[in-house]
Amino acid sequence: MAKNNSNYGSDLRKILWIWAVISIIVDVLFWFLVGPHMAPGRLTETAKNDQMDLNILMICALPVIVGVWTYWGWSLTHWGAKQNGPEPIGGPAARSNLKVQTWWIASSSVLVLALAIFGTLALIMDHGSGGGEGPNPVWMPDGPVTQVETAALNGTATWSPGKILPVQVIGQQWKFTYRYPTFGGFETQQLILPANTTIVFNVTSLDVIHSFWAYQLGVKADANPGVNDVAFTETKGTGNFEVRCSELCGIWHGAMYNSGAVVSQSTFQQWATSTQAATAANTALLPKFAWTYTPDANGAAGGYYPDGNLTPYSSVQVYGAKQS
Ligand SMILES: [Cu+2]
Repeated sequence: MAKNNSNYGSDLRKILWIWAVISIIVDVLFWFLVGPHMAPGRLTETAKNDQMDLNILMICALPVIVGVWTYWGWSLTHWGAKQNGPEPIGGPAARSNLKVQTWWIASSSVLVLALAIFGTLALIMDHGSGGGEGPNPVWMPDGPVTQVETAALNGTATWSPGKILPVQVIGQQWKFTYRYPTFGGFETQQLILPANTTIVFNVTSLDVIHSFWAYQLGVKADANPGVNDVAFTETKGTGNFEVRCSELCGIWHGAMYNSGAVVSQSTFQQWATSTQAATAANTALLPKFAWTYTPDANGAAGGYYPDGNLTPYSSVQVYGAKQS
């Protein structure tokens, strides 16, 4: 049986010092060398906040890893049996050791509770942190969000540089469509956004549950049929981003992705105006802009919304449509 190590206390103090020094070095190196490159980047305010949150988590996690490795390294080099050496000596048992237990429970509780408080505050202060907040967001960014949304619904909203831009995201098996109510309500497969602009995403679905995950924008919002899920972000510089469906939604879920770009405000305005003109004939066939749409049975014929059986959709009665 192993003897008790009388040097255990001084060994622990040495381990503690090694741990503290290495932890500080690793944290500082991480913060300056890795931190600025952490996912999901810095394309929007919400992405930057996500990056900051991940960096803070790493700053907390690295000393834990270093602590485990330091203890492991010390025990390998100092407490192991050696060939022809004396019998290995063990330290006092951790089990029922009040000091060890108290420190362990206290430090892990402080760490976990502090992170829970930090996470909750980040949700409040960052207006939902780019997550879908449902139809009635509790926290909204500065600016006339409600007026913009009402004007979008009435078809009277216009956009000019500096104003809030509402964009509707419509998920369906298996693609995303984007609708711009401030530009006549045209639809497109391309998500183009202006730089340095507050964006209000209104996310919905025509069929099953999808999830709009614009990775580099730091935005992720569920797309539920019949629900207007609102998510905010504020674009910063220009750049490209990817959009993926993040909710298993059927056989081609894995193929449900596309890409988008944040461009300068003037480039965006040119793109939106020209796309509005180019798609005018299609837009005329679309239902009026609404927060949600009920799909009908005529999807195969080209119409995918309730249309009251008006031409040019179909003369066939469909479920979900009003009887005339
Ligand atoms: Cu999907």
